[in-house]
Order: sequence, then structure tokens, then C-alpha cells
Amino acid sequence: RLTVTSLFLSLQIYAFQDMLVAENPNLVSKIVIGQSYQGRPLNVLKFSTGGTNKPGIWLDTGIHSREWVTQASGTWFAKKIVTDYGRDAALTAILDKMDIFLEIVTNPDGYYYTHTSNRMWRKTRKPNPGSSCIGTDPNRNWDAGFGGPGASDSPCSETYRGPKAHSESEVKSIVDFVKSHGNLQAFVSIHSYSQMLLYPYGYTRTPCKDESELHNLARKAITDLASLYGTSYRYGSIINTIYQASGGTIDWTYNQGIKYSYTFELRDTGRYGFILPANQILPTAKETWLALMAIMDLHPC
Ligand code: 0X9
Ligand code: ZN
Repeated sequence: RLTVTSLFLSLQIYAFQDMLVAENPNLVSKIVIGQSYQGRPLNVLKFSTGGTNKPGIWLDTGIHSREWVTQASGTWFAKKIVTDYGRDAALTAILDKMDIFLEIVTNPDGYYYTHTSNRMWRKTRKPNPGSSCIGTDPNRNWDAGFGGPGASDSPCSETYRGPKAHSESEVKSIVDFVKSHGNLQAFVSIHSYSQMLLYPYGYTRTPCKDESELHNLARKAITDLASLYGTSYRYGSIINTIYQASGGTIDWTYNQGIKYSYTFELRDTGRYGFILPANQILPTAKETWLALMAIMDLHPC
């Protein structure tokens, strides 16, 4: 149902992104990496202090559309970066070495649908031929253990893997971006809820080769996160900490050679779940930022 209110909601974060670019043209630009199944732009904000071939850090929020605290936090991160650059020494040092790429509305069709029809929508909105069920789980659609245990082959499932790896435009657009960039040093994909900081793998029990380094950095990140409000996070590999999941984002990015591949599950632990009260948005964004800074900090190039 296309009401004025729902149309406005769907455009708000896009308008915010354009305003941020207009107000900070020397720091922020917008890259459109593709379009969603329904034709919405897939916008990525690039924060860069100039130079060519700088290493990059990727952040995404909202690949699961109902995880609203993540898109809200992503919006706050964008504002935080422009506020802190030139003022906060640590962020300034990071941005002088690296570019930051931030995709806030990673599943725009799903996000729109959560505002108009079904608050609990998770997947993409692409129809499945031969089924009346819509959508693919964009965190089971990547070419990393695709089709293995920890995903479903049924289009009606919430964890439907899709007809083939990278079948979803919202996923393929990131795949193409990552490959064409070629020098991403960290890739952080932000979900909710559960309060966890996870690293590869999700599709196999074989530990990833950087397990001990990723584990120690995760410990530092969640310690910094907890320093603000005492929020407690668990951390470890996906398969050992949450559950087996195949075709996940960060397993693919890790296998592409991006060592610092992490997934967050933000607040809470289930009291409110995906319907986190609005008064927890700012505390969630602020504490998460401390963990992100720890991850972004630790690899000067
Ligand atoms: O099941 C998921 O996709 C994630 N949990 S959520 O409640 N946000 O849906 C956890 C999956 C672990 N992450 C990756 N496999 N990348
Ligand atoms: Zn999720």
C-alpha cells in the first residue's frame, strides 16, 4: 500500500545520505553499486580523505530487513564519522589510511515491506517461480558452502538459500563491488539480535586459519563495547557460537582473502528481539561504535 507516510519512510534514509554528501563533499560520496529486485538503488556511502588505491573497510547494516536497530545504527555511524573526522584522533588516523564504505539499507525492498506490510519480513522480495512464497535469505545466498547444512532449499523457509549462489541482486552487487575494489582489509556485516560478535566459519567446523587473531580482536572489541553500558556480548566462530549457517556473507568475504571478516548481532538477547524499543537505538549505536573502532584500528597498512 503506497501511502504518503510509507513512501516518506522509504525515502528518509536515502534523503539523509544525499544530505550528508551535500554537506561534506570533501569527505563523503555516494556510490550506487546496483539496484534491488524492485528497482531501488543500492547506495554505499564512501568516506574518504582522498588518494587512490587506499585500503578499504566495509560495513553493512540491514541485510535482514526486520533488524531495524541495524539500519538506525548505520545511520548514526555515518553521522559519527563526519563529526569525528578531524576531531577524534583515532578515527582521523583510520580515515587518513583507509576508506570506509557503508551500505545502510542493504535490503531496501525488504525494508520497505517491513514498513508497509509485515514488520517481521527478513528476506529479499524476489518471487520464486513455482511457489507462492516470496524471497531468499540474503545471508544464505553467498558462494561459501552454498547449499550445505544450515540453509533451506524450500522457498517458503526463512532461511531459503535461493536458486543459486548470488542469485539475489542485493548480494551480487556486493560481490561485484568487493571483487572490483580488490583491497578491502575488513568486512563487517551487522545484524540483530543476540549480542554476539562472530567470525568465520558458519558452514564448516574447520577453524579458519586466522582463528586465534580474530578471537583476540573480538575479545578486545567486545570489552570496549561493554565499557560504555556494561552490555555483555558472546564471541567466537559462527558455527560454535550461534549455529551452523551456510552461504553466509562473511564466510564468503573471508574466503576472498578479507581477513577481518566479522558479523555482529546487536541488542538485545530476546526480551524485545527485532522490535527493540526506540530508546535503545542510541545506546546500541554508541556501544557498537566502540567495537567497530577496535576492529578498524588494529590494522594499519
Ligand atoms: O541466521 C542468521 O542469518 C544470523 N542471525 S539473524 O538472527 N540476524 O538472522 C546469524 C548467521 C551468522 N552469520 C553469518 N553466517 N554470516
Ligand atoms: Zn540477520
